Amino acid sequence: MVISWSWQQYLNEQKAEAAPPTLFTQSFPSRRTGFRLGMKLEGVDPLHPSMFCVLTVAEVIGCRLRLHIDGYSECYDFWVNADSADIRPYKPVCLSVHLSVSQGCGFRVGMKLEAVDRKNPGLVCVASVADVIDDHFLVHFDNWDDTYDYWCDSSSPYIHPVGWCEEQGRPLTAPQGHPNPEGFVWEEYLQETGSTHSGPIKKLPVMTDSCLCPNREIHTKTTGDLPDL
Ligand code: MLZ
Repeated sequence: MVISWSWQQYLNEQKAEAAPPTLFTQSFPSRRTGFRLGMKLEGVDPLHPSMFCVLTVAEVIGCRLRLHIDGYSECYDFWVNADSADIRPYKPVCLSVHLSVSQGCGFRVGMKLEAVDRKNPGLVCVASVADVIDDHFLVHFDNWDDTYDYWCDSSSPYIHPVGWCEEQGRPLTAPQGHPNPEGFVWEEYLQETGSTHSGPIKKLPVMTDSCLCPNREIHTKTTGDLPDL
């Protein structure tokens, strides 16, 4: 006889109570959205968050969308909320090569910040704004390769202003190869790199034009494997 797993039995065993439905304020899955199957859009690839991809709506349940990355296997499909900041409508301006100043968020290329390394979420690291498109910007970790980069907007919970770690009494991970990682001091680093946390930097040791541009190309590969990052 197969005994199936049951919530009630599990709660009894654990002597625990279930969080009551009234505590959950989101209206999933009943909130409706205008997204329909087959619609095309752009969005951040969750496995390669420095890349925007061409996406197709593959499934809609309430406010949740399953998005398919065009040209790739369904195994890379991913779910997002319809109001996710990681998706955006197709806009020709996305492919423009201007290093534009953000229209909405005020972040500019070269500004320094403290950011969570989303591949190692326990780490908050020294980072720079590497690119800006509208109200989104690309977070790059100083002296690390761009596989850690990701796009976000100013409401992201992963980003903090310079000095946040010190204020919170949390460790800040210095740039790779820093001569004194334990004794990293923002003021010294900003001086060394000729940058400020509130304005564009004059010199960045790791960022060049050639590494600013690739990440803003929309990823339109139509066959084969995911890029080798
Ligand atoms: N254990 C990893 C940590 C890398 C952290 C990078 N942060 C941007 C390593 O040393 O490779």
